[in-house]
Amino acid sequence: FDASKVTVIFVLGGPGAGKGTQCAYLVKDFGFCHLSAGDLLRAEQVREGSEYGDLIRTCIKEGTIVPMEVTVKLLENAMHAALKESHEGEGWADGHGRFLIDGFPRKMDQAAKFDNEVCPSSLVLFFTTTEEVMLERLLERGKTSGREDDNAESIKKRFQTYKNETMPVIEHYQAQGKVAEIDSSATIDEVHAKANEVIGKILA
Ligand code: UP5
Ligand code: MG
Repeated sequence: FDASKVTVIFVLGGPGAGKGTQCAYLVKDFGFCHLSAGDLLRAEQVREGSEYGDLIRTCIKEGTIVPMEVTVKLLENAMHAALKESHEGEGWADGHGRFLIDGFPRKMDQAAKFDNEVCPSSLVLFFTTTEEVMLERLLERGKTSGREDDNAESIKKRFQTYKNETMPVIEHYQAQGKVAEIDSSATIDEVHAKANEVIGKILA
């Protein structure tokens, strides 16, 4: 991608921190294309003819990270599709692509690959709250989500992977001064107001 024609913002935070919820608001407010790596993987898992279905299912249930080649390819394809659609009339009036990449990169190798080979990111929006809050939200959502990883056992594993693999990614970007941290313990509206302020400044 031509880095001058796209803006990429990574959205990170623990499982259930509120990444997807907040991205949905930012799409409405700023016209982002929201790409959730987890959603793309879940779609690929059930796509007829996919060679990765079993691999993705196992990783998601175990809370481990799918090999980065798979995820980076899915993201790249989705970005190309969004830009193509935009050229055909829908989407960004100024032709500049704005992407929220949610739940990615969650491991150092993915971060390096994406920044070097796809497009450098401008900012990391980092939602934080306690494990207690995240657990409660995920168990509540699990009653209706149908997600195979919204159960106590998988959630525990997701927290572990988050600590071991994803926190180093956040620290890496913090050292570059790219991280905007937002406490997501508050109500959805309060968190939204804070996220809006941060993004408004970045895009100004
Ligand atoms: N909720 C949200 N905000 C709230 C608030 N402020 N107050 C009260 N309730 C709030 O929110 C979770 C729940 O909380 C919802 O019910 C919501 O209403 C409520 P949501 O916005 O969905 O949180 P989110 O942070 O998006 O949680 P999610 O479960 O999606 O996070 P994960 O990071 O665990 O899931 P993801 O889909 O990104 O990844 C799943 C798996 O895919 C990974 O574990 C991994 O196995 C795999 N994966 C990879 O291998 N590679 C990747 O690059 C990405 C994923
Ligand atoms: Mg999500």
